[in-house]
Amino acid sequence: MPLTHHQRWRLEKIQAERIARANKASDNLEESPLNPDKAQIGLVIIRYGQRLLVKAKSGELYQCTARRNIDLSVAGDQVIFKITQSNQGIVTVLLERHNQLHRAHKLIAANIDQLWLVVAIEPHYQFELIDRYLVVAENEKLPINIVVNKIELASDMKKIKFDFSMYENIGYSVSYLSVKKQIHINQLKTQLNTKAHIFLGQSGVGKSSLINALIPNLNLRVNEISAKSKLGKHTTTNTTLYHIPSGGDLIDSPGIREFQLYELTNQEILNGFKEFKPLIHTCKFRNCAHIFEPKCAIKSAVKSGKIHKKRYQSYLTLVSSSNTLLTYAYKPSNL
Ligand SMILES: Nc1nc2c(ncn2[C@@H]2O[C@H](COP(=O)(O)OP(=O)(O)OP(=O)(O)O)[C@@H](O)[C@H]2O)c(=O)[nH]1
Ligand SMILES: [Mg+2]
Ligand SMILES: [Zn+2]
Repeated sequence: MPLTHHQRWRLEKIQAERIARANKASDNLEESPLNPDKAQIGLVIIRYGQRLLVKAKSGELYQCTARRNIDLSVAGDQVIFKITQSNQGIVTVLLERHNQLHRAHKLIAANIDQLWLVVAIEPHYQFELIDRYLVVAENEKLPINIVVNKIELASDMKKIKFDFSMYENIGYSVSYLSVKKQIHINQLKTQLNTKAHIFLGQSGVGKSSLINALIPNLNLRVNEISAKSKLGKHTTTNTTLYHIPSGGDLIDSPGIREFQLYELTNQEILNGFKEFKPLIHTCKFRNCAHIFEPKCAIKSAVKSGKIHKKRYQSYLTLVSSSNTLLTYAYKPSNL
């Protein structure tokens, strides 16, 4: 969520005070031959286990460790660090985040302005997985756009556009592109000119390929998807931030594995279906779960076509996978 002017001012003031304190503290601690008492702000580019790669304002990169009393930092974090020796440093302060993104309760990135869910024709997109990501984004209050890659492989583009119109109708933006055939890449590039972005999505959909197309000479490792299963091979292993020469920052993240899916509570799931929200207060029962209850506004909206059947089906699947008692609850006759 964008910060208000006042919030940003407060954050900057707190950061300035922290830098001043860190500078003072560093007078007697870990004296560096290169930079004896200067703490500086850096941006975490990647985390490898306990080590961090931090980019200074000058653009130089430093391999850092963090003081033990400091919370775990991840790509996108702003930190205060001191240089201890050539290209090495120590992180002394983790600056306040304006947001954070979790996966399976694990923090993966911080200070993100825009999420991009990348899906593809191969491995073929699945509505339930798309809805899961949308639910996570809604709960973290982060804007999310959908990118459909590898469109040159589509035999029926009309059908694909029809499938995704369900998302456009509820306010998500959808872009169709092909890295291979360079279709609509520049259009996407202009949307990444400012702010911090992250690419999310299944392994093999082309997140790293897309970043290679957006940032010349980067040459990130990409991998063929399996010819047999049509699934990706989990090529990217660390969440990493890259600066786009024309502007913003872009984070590549590893494709998810099934067991890494975020475990959601029923309340989070409901909260994640944004088109349900205006209706839920009109159900007969205040604690309506929108499954078995009579006079349910959500079920009526599904019946009348105001809410898409596939979205409601995803809602039921997600709720039932978070609550085994409901596993067999859904039958179209419940509607
Ligand atoms: N046909 C086709 N293949 C593409 C396109 N974009 C990427 N690929 C291929 O898709 C495969 C997977 O791409 P990656 O970029 O490694 O996918 P990823 O999403 O980063 O996967 P992980 O790192 O495992 O999460 C590679 O063989 C790419 O060459 C495209 O537009 N069309
Ligand atoms: Mg990758
Ligand atoms: Zn209801």
